[in-house]
Amino acid sequence: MLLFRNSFLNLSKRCMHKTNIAQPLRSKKAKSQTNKAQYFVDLRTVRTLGGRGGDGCISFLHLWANENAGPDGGDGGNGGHIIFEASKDVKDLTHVTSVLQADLGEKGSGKNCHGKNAQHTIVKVPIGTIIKNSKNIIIGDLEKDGTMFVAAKGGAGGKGNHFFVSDTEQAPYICEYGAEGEDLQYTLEIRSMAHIGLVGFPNAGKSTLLRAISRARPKVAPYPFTTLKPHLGIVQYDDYEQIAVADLPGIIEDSHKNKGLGIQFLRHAERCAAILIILDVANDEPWKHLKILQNEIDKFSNELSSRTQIIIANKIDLPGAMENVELLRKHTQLPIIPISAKIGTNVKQLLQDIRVVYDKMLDVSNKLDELD
Ligand SMILES: Nc1nc2c(ncn2[C@@H]2O[C@H](COP(=O)(O)OP(=O)(O)OP(=O)(O)O)[C@@H](O)[C@H]2O)c(=O)[nH]1
Ligand SMILES: [Mg+2]
Repeated sequence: MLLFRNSFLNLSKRCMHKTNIAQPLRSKKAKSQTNKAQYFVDLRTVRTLGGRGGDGCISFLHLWANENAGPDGGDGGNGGHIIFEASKDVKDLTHVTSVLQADLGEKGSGKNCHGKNAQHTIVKVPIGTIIKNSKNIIIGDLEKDGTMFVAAKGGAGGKGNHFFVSDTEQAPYICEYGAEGEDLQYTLEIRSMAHIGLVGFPNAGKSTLLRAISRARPKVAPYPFTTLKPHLGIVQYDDYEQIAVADLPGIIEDSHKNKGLGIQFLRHAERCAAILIILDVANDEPWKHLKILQNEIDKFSNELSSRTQIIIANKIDLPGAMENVELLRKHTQLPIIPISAKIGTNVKQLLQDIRVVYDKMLDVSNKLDELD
């Protein structure tokens, strides 16, 4: 019995020993508390610095049987440019830092070795980015994939002393410094990051709808002006087509007079294929909201009001909403899709309709490209 007890103690000691060694596999670092909802950066002021050119070199070659083999200082390489390139790979300007410095050219060296030219720094920006100079004048519009804009030119490399050899001066003791690159300030602004824009009064359910159709996670809350900055969501279709939908901050009456958050966000909808006007049909007389919204869109730009518009009658799960939809039909000729973004009613139908509009837009832009 004693023997048994001893062996049991030994075993439990060994077990304790083991438990001391074993480490939990969990990370000890605290979990991030940051808000995961991301909005996209649509406006950025950047300072662009072209690369400085490499200095030229002063050098005189000495050889074994020729003490004065001549000046052989090479030229410096050119500094790199900063170039903005429109690309469909990026959707916003988050990756663009506020100061962009291009690479410097290499210095020249002896034996007529020229310094290497620096590589240009190419910064990708979304298609539809507008470039304004420091006086706020639009000087670039990157509308098509692959279009480039040279923002800051690099400095030229300096000449080495070999360059300055002449009939009268066989051993020049001079060379040039590399030129400084340009130092310019620009404002980048995205005008058309989305194919579809969601426009509506605050609290109409725009963010809820974007959450329902994409992986974007804008904040949803039962008070107005929850969304303060635009959010972008991508709707994925079975044939791998992707449609970008933008949830824009709410618009109220007199937004064009800078009431509420102002109307400036509508610039994102300016080049959208279609605008979805979200109405909360649980409210009485939703056509009043529709009139106000159409008026605001009109005031913003005539071109925008001529875009395809579809009315989304949201919150049909609430009592009295369907009756309001029927009344709404009498007030407008525009197509109306009744949905409930919260529950998901009719959202599939909505996605199909969006696709039809998008395909039409692609057809038109392909035809325009062919004409070009
Ligand atoms: N019952 C019901 N409630 C909804 C529906 N869609 C949105 N809501 C609610 O309406 C409220 C506002 O929704 P949001 O998506 O934040 O509205 P928003 O249009 O983005 O509002 P702002 O960001 O302030 O412009 C939230 O409490 C949602 O839960 C719906 O289909 N049915
Ligand atoms: Mg919102």
